[in-house]
Amino acid sequence: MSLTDNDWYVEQWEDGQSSIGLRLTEAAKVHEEQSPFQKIAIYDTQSFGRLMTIDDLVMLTSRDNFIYHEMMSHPALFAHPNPKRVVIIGGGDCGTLREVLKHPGVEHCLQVDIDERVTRIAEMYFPELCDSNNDPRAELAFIDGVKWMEEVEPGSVDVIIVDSTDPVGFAEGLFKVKFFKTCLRALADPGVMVQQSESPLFHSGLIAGMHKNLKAAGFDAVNTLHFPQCTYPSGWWSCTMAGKHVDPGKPRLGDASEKDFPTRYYHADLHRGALAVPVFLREAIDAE
Ligand code: AG3
Repeated sequence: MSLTDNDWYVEQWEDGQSSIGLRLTEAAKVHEEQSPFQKIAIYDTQSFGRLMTIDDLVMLTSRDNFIYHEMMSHPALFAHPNPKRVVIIGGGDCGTLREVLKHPGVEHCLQVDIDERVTRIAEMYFPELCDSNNDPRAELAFIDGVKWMEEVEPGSVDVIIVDSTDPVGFAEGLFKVKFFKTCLRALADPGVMVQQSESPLFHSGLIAGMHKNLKAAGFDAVNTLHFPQCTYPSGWWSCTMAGKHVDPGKPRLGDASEKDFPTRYYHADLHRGALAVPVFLREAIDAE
């Protein structure tokens, strides 16, 4: 079988001149629709369970999404001394929301995704990611996250999590100084923001640019954490965290090691390890 046969889902990575292929079941594509914002599709794969794509890019699979969702939430929440009010920008599949609500101290988590269809489709095909949607602390809004951030009351959020697609199209603005400034203003004191920041191997320039832009926006300390994500470009992914009067490089690892909720990837020692940046990436960041 070659990857060009149509029983494989293939995403080609232009920036790395490489690709990922997932073998599909006979049912193959189980859903496809064009929402007002993007094309959303669901496939059944042989060994990765369900696959969701947006505009033909892999967003998540049943098998490996836990790594991404745990790393997008727990390190940021343990970097903040006492997070109560959390906002997720994007994250319409609700996987990040579920992880955030595992923290008993969180009083309110608002998910702001522009596209309601992503959430409705996740409810149908990834119900396990949506099992906290009815938690009384959860609130879902289907509006533009950039605009929301511009208008929110200053100092009203403890942790911001930006769970976006790649920085193309309407997600592009999420990587700019202008957006980071609105995040800084929205954050209380202290406050933490974290954003998915693509592949350390393919996109070190983007990560270095984010460090520069976050500092230019006024954040005090910036850290990139890395983790495997075998279905995303290069199989290696990252998130970048920034602190307002708090150092995300010094998380509450004691509390993390005593956490009273289950995770499948994240734990305190791994959090410490994920903060150690490879030499080439450190150099790229320092050169900016
Ligand atoms: N958000 C990051 C998706 C980036 C994937 N890029 C790609 N396949 N080229 C995922 C959303 C999960 N909540």
